[in-house]
Amino acid sequence: MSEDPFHDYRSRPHTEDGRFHPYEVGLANRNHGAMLELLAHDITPTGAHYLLTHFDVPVVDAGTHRITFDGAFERPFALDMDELRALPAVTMPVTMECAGNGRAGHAKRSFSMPWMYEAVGTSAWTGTPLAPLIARAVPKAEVVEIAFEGLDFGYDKGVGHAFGRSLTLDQIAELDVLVVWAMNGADLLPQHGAPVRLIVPGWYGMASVKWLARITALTEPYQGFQQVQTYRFRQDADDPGEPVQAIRVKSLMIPPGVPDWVSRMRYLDPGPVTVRGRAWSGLGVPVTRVELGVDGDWIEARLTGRAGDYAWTGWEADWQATPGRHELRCRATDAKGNTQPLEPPWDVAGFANNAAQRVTVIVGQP
Ligand SMILES: Nc1nc2c(c(=O)[nH]1)N[C@H]1C(S)=C(S)[C@@H](COP(=O)(O)O)O[C@H]1N2
Ligand SMILES: [Mo]
Repeated sequence: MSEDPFHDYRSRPHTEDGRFHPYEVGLANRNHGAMLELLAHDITPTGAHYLLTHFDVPVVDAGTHRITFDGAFERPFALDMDELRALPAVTMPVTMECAGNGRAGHAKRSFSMPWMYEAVGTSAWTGTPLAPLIARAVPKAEVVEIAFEGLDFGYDKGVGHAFGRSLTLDQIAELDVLVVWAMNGADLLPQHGAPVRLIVPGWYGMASVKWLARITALTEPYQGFQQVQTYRFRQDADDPGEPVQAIRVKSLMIPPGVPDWVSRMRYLDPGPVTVRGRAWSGLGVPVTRVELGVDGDWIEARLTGRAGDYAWTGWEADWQATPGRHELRCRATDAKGNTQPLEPPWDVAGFANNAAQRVTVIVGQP
């Protein structure tokens, strides 16, 4: 027995590119991704939306659940679910992507949830705007940030904490943050944060705190684990890093053809093929261009529109498939002129990898 029973859990296991630790397989089984073929839908079917839950899903009684507004507010208050649902409601289609999406495509990969491409989805979220609730609680003059904490508690690197994140008052004013109780017209499912969660449109998913229970006004920056110890772009372990926030421009295609069960290698017949997919960027910035790459040549795609300012855009591109093995890629450009890189941008934890997707297909029969 080691003297410190937590010793093994204070750091991350060793990782090797292309190989997965049993702990990662465990995480991958709990935190499933979307099926890329369902990118056909504007709104991701609820059961196919990706999941990322750090600890256990808390079992919450919606009948007694309350959100408390506490800390440095002049008028702290609490809201139960009936009071929340009676507030002015909006429904907003929002594309949410996990900051770790694409991590497994990095070399050298870091240990964590081994996403390839699939940690993204679009839902129509129903809730009430956050800003008026903060205004109603009246932050004291010295308030710098508002913290949002969920009911799920656990450990990471030996640090016990409830999952929590913060936003500055300026961010709350600029972003269209919602306090949400419904997803695609139905009550939130337990795994998506029932009975109530935050949705921060245009930011990576970690900001959208599930099982929201506590909204606290702070006079010093929030020091929660999920705010300061992780979700930072670090160049090395000692780098304090920059916070991960807005989603980077990205696109995905529905892999054309049909798959092999084990390898997922794709097969299709020669001839004309329309390749379809979705593209999105952060903060509501529209996508202006998508290109389909075929063995290094780029074909211009048509954009087919989006369901809302924070929702992904459909695209389609025509390709004449010729016999043989081909590498397909897709890359998007947004209205700010950002284009997806062909190789992953580097950081220690493999966050926000928006490198152009690669799909290998074989035109012809095996
Ligand atoms: N309370 C709580 N909120 C959370 C998380 C969590 O583990 N606990 N995971 C975050 C992360 S990293 C992501 S990507 C999104 C995923 O939301 P989903 O599981 O509904 O897709 O929730 C965020 N909110
Ligand atoms: Mo995430």
